[in-house]
Amino acid sequence: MHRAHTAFSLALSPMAHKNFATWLFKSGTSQKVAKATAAAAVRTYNSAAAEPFANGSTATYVEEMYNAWLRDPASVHTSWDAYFRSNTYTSPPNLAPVQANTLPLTAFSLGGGAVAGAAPDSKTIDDHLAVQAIIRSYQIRGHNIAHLDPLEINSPELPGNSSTKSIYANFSFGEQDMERQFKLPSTTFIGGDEASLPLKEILNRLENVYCNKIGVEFMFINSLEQCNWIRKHFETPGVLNFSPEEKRLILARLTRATGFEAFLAKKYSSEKRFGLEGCEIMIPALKEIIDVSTELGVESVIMGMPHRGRLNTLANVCRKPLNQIFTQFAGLEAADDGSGDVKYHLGTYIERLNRVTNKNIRLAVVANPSHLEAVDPVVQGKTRAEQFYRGDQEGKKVMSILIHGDAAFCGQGVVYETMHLSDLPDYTTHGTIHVVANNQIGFTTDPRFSRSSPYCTDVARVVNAPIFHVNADDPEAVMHVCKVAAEWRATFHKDCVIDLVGYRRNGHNEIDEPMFTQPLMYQKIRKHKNCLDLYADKLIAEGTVTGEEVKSVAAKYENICEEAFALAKTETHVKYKDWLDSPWSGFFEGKDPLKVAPTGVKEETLIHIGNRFSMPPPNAAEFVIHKGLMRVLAARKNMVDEKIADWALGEAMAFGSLLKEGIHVRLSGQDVERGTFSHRHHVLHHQLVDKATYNSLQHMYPDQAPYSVSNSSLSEYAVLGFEHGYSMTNPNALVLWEAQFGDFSNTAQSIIDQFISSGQSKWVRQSGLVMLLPHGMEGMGPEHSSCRVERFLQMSSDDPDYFPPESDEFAVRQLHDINWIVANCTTPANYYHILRRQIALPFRKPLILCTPKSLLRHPEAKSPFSEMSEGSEFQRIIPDNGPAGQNPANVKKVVFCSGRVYYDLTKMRTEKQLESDVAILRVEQVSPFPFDLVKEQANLYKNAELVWAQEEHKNQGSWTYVQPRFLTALNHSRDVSQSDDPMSSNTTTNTTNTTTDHTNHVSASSESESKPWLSRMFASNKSDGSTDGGSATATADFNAAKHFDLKNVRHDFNRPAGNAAAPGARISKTGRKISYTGRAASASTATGSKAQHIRELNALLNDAISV
Ligand SMILES: Cc1ncc(C[n+]2csc(CCOP(=O)(O)OP(=O)(O)O)c2C)c(N)n1
Ligand SMILES: [Mg+2]
Repeated sequence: MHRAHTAFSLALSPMAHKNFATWLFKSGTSQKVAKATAAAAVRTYNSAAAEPFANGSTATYVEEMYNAWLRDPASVHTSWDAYFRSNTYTSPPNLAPVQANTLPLTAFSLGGGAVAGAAPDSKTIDDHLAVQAIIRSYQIRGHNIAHLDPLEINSPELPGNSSTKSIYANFSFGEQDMERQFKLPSTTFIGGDEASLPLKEILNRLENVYCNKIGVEFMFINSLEQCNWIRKHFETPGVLNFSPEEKRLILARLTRATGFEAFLAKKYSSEKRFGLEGCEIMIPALKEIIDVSTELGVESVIMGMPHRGRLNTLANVCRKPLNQIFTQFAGLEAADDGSGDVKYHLGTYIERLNRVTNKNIRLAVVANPSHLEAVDPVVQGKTRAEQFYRGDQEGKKVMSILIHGDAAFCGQGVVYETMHLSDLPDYTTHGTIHVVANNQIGFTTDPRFSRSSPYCTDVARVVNAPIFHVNADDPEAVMHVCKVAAEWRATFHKDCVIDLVGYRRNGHNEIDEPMFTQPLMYQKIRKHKNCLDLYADKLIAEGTVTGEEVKSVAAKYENICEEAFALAKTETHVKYKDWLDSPWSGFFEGKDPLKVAPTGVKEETLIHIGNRFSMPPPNAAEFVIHKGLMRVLAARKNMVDEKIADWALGEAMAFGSLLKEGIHVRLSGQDVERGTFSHRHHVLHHQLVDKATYNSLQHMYPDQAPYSVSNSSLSEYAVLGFEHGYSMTNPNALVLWEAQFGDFSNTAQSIIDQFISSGQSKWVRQSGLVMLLPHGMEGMGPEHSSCRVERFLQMSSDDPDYFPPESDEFAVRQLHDINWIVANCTTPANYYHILRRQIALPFRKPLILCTPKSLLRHPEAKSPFSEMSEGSEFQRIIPDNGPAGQNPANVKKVVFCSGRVYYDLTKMRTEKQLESDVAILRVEQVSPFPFDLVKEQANLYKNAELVWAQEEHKNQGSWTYVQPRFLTALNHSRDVSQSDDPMSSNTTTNTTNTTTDHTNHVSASSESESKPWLSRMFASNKSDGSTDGGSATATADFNAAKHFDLKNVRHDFNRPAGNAAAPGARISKTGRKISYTGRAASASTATGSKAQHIRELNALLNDAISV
């Protein structure tokens, strides 16, 4: 066990020393230990009493402060005085005045040499106080010297500290005092029913509780009640006694955990599996947590975990069929969608009977990426959502368990961000049990090089979570800790941490050599018996089981594995749907997969929502709202009367109408309740009463779905992950996360890359999450301008060279096939429609939405109700409806653009009086690219020059994404044909209908089209739209590729069958071009000073609007 720091370095002021602790020390002994012992107590007397309330951190400290206040209220800082006067503090029985200050003096006379009934002498009082200090000393820092490390690697930073005597060796007691009886304070439970114990027994019991195989860190918790609860659960005599049945159960579970890894090692010796050897006890530990939690009412457990021991968890905790797990080793093709993932990342969902508690339980392990700890907030969001949908407001039925590696737990910042969600009203999951599989190493790095904190778990201290360190080689100690953790969670609904201190028997994975980097550690490990053998020996020695029983349990499990292994061999395909962590039963069934429900609603609905949204609280006379907001509400009311909507009203219409339809809406992000730009104002605050608020969207209709809008903590990574998890749980909800400014979303990049953009293809997991990203170059400097839309577009999976077949279902098919939608809306109506379309779609896709800043108040960025009412819909491209659009043949130039620059462009066009010469078209849905509409519009303006204008720099914004797609849309001379490509079994692909518009059509039998992409890549440099079917080289390549691809190459997804858009596909150079107008490329999003920004913007507008 590495302890980077010592807890014995607490400073002791000379003053305090003088006041209190001198009598504890034998002269000339180690000051270090003495300081440690005294440190907590030092604060007791008045030196610390002057400290303000906010600085107090330990329960002990509060107790002591309370004592001081009882004696003399003026002796403590005024903040403490106010606190105690407020009666918020409940003193435990031992701190009630009668015990603290008027303790019957006779109580001290037990065996202390004083005469019964007489006043005790000062030595007796001092000795009793010393015993109390000793007890506290154990409670505070016993964990520092507990035997937590199975390998017993002494920390070089703590020479000599392994001695269990160090806590009390320097106190003023000698051998002669050991039999003396001392009264026990009520801050300890070691006495059980006994009120006093001999000193020797006190020390023995404390040793056993605090310095044995469990190290409890809890004295930093501010709540005295919680501290006492923990003391009671660890100190009460007999808590570690297990019945023979319980011991056999632990042994059986440990046998399975160990047997599973051994079986995999035997059958798949050269495969990576990130085995749990050295910490196998984690499996019985998780089972114990689940058993106890189920007993206490939990019905659903959602787990997140990294690679280590994941397969074992799926097999032995979730009881996923072993054959499904073994099939993952066989390298089989998938029978369904998705590019898939490695076996130790896949999720699962199982509903089963818990045999120990005889209750049904649902267990989910959330699929995770390699990015360690990234899954934490996702699990929390999913848990929160499940609690919400079950009406489990206190988290009694649904809970999360997060499993961590030691290096990742302290190294990854998202752990801290996630911890800080744990107690926030709209984000809490009412207590998470964190389990650290602490193998004392991270890949090849020792803890002393990977963290600056004493323990890898110290991050949990910030939220006052108790931390239970336990030696992973002591199964009974581990089970006790797990039981306490589950009870803690059920009692206080707060996080806690179990630190399972074990080791890693093999390298980082099974084909890694650990002796390269940790030779000494691994010499020890090689000689170290595994936990199962140690425990079996113990149980055999004490007569609980026989050697034969141990062998037979192991043999039985091996048989089970062998049978599953045989079954797995008969499988021909893996099915990713077997590994779904959030099945949406009933959502897809019976739906036309290409039918989108209408997004327009009745005008009267819009009017109703608008009126409610612009109304002050119903009890307006008592509910005082800010005058400025009265004006906002009045302006909203005016708009409703005129049947127009601005951005905030359009958004409210979308939310309100969905709520009416029973769709839960949840909006979360920094300052979203008001809106960063003070435009939303969903939560009205009473100006005179704290916490009195009114949210009109919660009161639109009596039977509406719930609406929640929540200001989040100042985190992007955890909060976006949380909302993504929330969105996975139920497809019938609109879940939105808003960045304060779009570029801040990059601190959540791994959630975007690893989950949102790719979750469906890796894990068949859909999500309709909306990311609202304020975007727009408005001279605000390098930050706050761009949401980096180019990055999202770069990850869009539609093929730039492929023009999908045109049909009535063009738009929905594109949405079906792509990984996410990227849009930049310029009107409130389009914003309204695209939000509603998220729910109207028969499937779910994430929506990345660039949202405006200045447009929120732009007089022209308003929409009439007619654009939102029945019959209206989302416009992927908004055509030019002015003079240019009415007379397209005369138009000289068509400017395509996206986003707010549209308004600048139209202004410039008006100034230049070019309304008839220049058409301005808005590409509102950038991805999937509206090939069909671009083609249609370009054809309309046959004689015009085509330009793309953007305010972002050339290497940013949409240009690099749209340019090749424009070429495809404008020229699309490349063929589209039916194919027998063996790669095209992917069910996300569609049969292709070529349309009459497609020129240079090549017949369906074209071999160039029927080849796998690999073959085409190597063979088809000559592919220029003509067939190369007769070429001998091509045939050879084709055969080679056929041989190669099926075993080793996953499908090229999202491309309809027969699509030849592969490397080598060509676009005819004869068609129309589109040129670029805008800023030059740049390393940052900076537009320099405001003046420079305006100059550049003018230049680009001038350039765009010129004929
Ligand atoms: C964010 C991130 N950074 C780096 C890695 C590479 N990596 C994989 S496992 C590992 C060590 C993890 O150590 P620990 O958390 O202690 O877990 P263990 O493997 O010891 O169980 C590292 C650095 C990763 N997967 N994710
Ligand atoms: Mg580790």
